[in-house]
Order: sequence, then C-alpha cells, then structure tokens
Amino acid sequence: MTLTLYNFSQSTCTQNVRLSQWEKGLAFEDRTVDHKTREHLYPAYLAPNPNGVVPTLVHDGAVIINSSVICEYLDEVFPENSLSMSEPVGQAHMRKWLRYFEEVPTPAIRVPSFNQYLARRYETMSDDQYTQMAENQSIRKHFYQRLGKNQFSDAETRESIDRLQQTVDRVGAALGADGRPWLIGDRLTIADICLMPTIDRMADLGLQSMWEEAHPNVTGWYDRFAARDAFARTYYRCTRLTEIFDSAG
Ligand SMILES: N[C@@H](CCC(=O)N[C@@H](CS)C(=O)NCC(=O)O)C(=O)O
Repeated sequence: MTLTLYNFSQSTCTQNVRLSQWEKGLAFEDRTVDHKTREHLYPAYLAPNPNGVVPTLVHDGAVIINSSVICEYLDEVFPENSLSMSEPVGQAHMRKWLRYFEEVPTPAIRVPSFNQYLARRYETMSDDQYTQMAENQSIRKHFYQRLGKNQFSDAETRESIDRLQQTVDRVGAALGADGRPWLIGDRLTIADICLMPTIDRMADLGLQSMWEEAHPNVTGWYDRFAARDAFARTYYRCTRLTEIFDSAG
C-alpha cells in the first residue's frame, strides 16, 4: 500500500492533509512539488490534477484531489483514529463547516498571504513574464491577473479581512456555545483540521488581534490543537511564510 502526497511545505491546503495524516498515524511518501519552476502546471502534474494546485494524493494508483476530500477519503479508508462523527447529523454539521471554510476563509487567507509575502516571488519578473505566468495558470488564472504582480486592490484586501473576521466570529461563537473543546463538540474532527491552517496562517501574518480579545476561546482551541503531536509534525520548519521569507524568522 502506498500513499504519495504531492505538496508544497507552506501550503495551507497541504497542512489540512498533514494534520489528518498524523492524527491518523499514516505513512506517506512525500513528493515536494517545485513551485519555483511551476511544476504544478507541468502536463505530468495537470494530468492527474487539472486544477494545477497542491495537494494531490495518490493511493495505490487512485488519484484524490482537494484537501478536504482527501481528509474525508483518508478517514473513510483508514477508519482507525476516526476524525468524523459517528451519526449523520454530526457528520452534516462537520461538512457544513467544511463547505463554509472552502467558500469563505480559504480563498480569503490567500489575499493577505500574497500581499505580505507570496507576491514577492514575482517581483523580479518583467510585466510580460508575469502576464504569461498568469495566463498559463489553470484555475488560478484570474486570481493571478487580479494580483497583478504586486498587491491585491484595497477593496479586495478589505473584503478578505472581513471574511476572515466573520470566520473567527463564527468559530468563537460555536466554541463559546457550551464550552466545547472542538468545533462539533468533544471530538476533534476534520472540521477543526480544515480550520487550523487558516488560523495558523493568520497568526503567522500577525493577525491574532482579530480573535485574541474578542474570542479567547479561539486562542484556547488553538493552544489545545498546538499541544498535539500531529500539530508539531505538520508544522515543521519552513511550513510558515515568516520562516521562508523573513531572514530573522
Ligand atoms: N481547493 C483546493 C485548493 C488548493 C490550493 O489552492 N492550493 C494552493 C496552495 S494552498 C496552490 O497549489 N496554489 C498554487 C499557486 O498559487 O500557484 C484544496 O483544498 O486542495
């Protein structure tokens, strides 16, 4: 049996899968995709994953894409150390959070990530090179065109911060409802797993003030998760943007 994970170390979507991997105690073959040479846009990568993004999981030849789909797949195929709910209503609550994360915070966190760090990768490109790079993207073509080699517009930046604020407010309210330790209740599930990379990235970008005062229970949730072995294994050195881009980091 082989499980191969095509990934970038700093990718929040990869971190969802890593957290699941280590919570479940699975061994993966690690295949780092080279973002510098845009290996994720090579025909060999696009054939299994036409979206041209990481992660991609290959399990004994079967290709599984989309991080939350991968997390659910792993939990179904390897039921030990379950990260799902045992009954349909609980499972529906978990999936409700997953869809919300995919629609609201996951796209939103890209905006400050690129504004503060990731756009630096394109600084030395000529305008023509950048235009070509954006044109060659798969599902991210319009995203890179909006970024425009520099920063997102003020309006798009404000919208993304607003979406992130809504997320921490909703999570804070859910955790505060009955003092529950995890989003759905007493058990850590894939909903917590798919939230953590956004919250950890927000902290890496210095945005903790968005929950620290208003929602200390979000800090409590973060600290509880950060104390787990799976967290330490997932966030190895150079998984955070500050470690990659700030020489002092
Ligand atoms: N919905 C997808 C999104 C994957 C995604 O956006 N991956 C990012 C890294 S977190 C990526 O590969 N970006 C390529 C790029 O920006 O050039 C998932 O959850 O797997």
